[in-house]
Amino acid sequence: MVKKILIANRGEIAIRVMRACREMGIPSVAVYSEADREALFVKYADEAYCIGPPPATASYLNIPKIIAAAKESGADSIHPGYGFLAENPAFARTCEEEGIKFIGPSSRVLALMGDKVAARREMRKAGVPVVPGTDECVTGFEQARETAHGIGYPVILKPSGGGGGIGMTIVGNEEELASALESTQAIATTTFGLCDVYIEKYLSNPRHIEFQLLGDSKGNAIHLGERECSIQRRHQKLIEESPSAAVTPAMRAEMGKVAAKAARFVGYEGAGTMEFLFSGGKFYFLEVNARVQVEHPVTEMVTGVDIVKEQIRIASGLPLGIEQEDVRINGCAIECRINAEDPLSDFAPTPGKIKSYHSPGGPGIRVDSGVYTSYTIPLFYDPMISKLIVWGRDRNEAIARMQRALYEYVLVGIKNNIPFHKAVMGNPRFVKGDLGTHFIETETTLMDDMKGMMGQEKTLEERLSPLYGDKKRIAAIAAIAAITQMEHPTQKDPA
Ligand code: MV4
Repeated sequence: MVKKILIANRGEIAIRVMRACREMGIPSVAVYSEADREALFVKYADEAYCIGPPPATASYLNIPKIIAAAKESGADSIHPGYGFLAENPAFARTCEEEGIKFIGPSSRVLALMGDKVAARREMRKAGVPVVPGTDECVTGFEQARETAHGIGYPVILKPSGGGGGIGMTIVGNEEELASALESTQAIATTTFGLCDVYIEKYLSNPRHIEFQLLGDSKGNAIHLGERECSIQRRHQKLIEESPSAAVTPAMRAEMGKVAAKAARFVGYEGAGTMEFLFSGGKFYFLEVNARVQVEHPVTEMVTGVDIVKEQIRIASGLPLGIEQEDVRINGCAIECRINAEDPLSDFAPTPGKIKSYHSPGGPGIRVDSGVYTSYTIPLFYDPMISKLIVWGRDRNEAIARMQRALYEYVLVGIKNNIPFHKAVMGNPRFVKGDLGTHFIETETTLMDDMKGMMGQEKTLEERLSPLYGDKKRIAAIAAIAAITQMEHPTQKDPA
């Protein structure tokens, strides 16, 4: 087993990895930026090293500083979490060269999966159904014109070095192609340093469904079923669930088998996700995410498999702790990402001080978070405050439980998207499981439902405030009263 793990990340995922370390008896090392001195993950770690100023490029992306901290601490392995350096082949290669075990796929596999066109080709070779499109990058307009004509409009242009939606352009007809090609190539160059662009058939309002994979160093690979991540906004997922309401056991078994076979085909080591668009009852491969994902807990809740512990076992050269035949999908799990963002101001980030914080509990609730009362969320990083995950025996129980958990959640001091999640959980189309990647734009009543609920809570707060003298406590008391729907405590003192 690896002996000491440095976590090259911050926030809730750093704590998530350290929790696995603690259960496995492995010491953990945090690295942190000057903006994260007061962060919970720094306090949680067994040791912590400051690696530089707040901007990520100077700290969480600073490879020499991170390697130096690993050497100084005696860590023999690095867990990269998600984002930052998690899928960076150069970082994985540096670790390999320095004799530090990178907890993730090899630099070769990271490079292959990071090149989205190469990944498409490779997956097609492995027998995975891919979105109709090009097997090579398009360079000139003529080539793009012929290719798009062959595929049939609408098409979508994507930067090959990208992924996750950045720079993608939908092209409805040939007249739009020239300017779309120009802008996608420009974004590809500035964002990814690579002008390569590829073309796919554009699928309208598909569901986003992804399979969780685990591959070990012995050549075994299994799948842990799928997650549905269709509720997203500007390529940011907001709600994820497992299993998907659209996937039958037979489809799961078949697609999972194809995905696991493809993982073996490329020599995939570690946890990873194969993303698909699901449209007209069919799966189309999009890309591989070669890391543990934000939404991994919903899979953990329905399978009972600790994905981070499996990552650590795999990196230690041990075989997978579970065989495919033993994987069971039990019940349903849903995750809401709780973000510091104002749903009434186009979801603009709202970093700042958390005045009062109380997370929900009770049956079937999991909260992965890196915050506490009086903590100030820094403005340098992503605005996720916590992940609220619930489990239920079926989807309806999970939804009811999520509504109950959102009702219990106290988060005072910063605007956040809890009202948005409350609105979605009460939305008839969501409850039916009628999802698609354009859900938020097409459910036009969603924002009004949310405003209505926020208005009710606000009125309650205003009516409460004169009742309390201590101004600092008003917001906290009002929020608690608002979520419990009480104007004043109903208990009476005994006479
Ligand atoms: C697509 C697509 C339709 N057809 N690919 C967006 C995130 C990334 N993971 C893949 N994405 C998409 N890829 C094909 N062939 C639709 C999306 C997509 C999307 C694209 C552009 C603008 C907004 C979008 C919102 C959801 C999904």
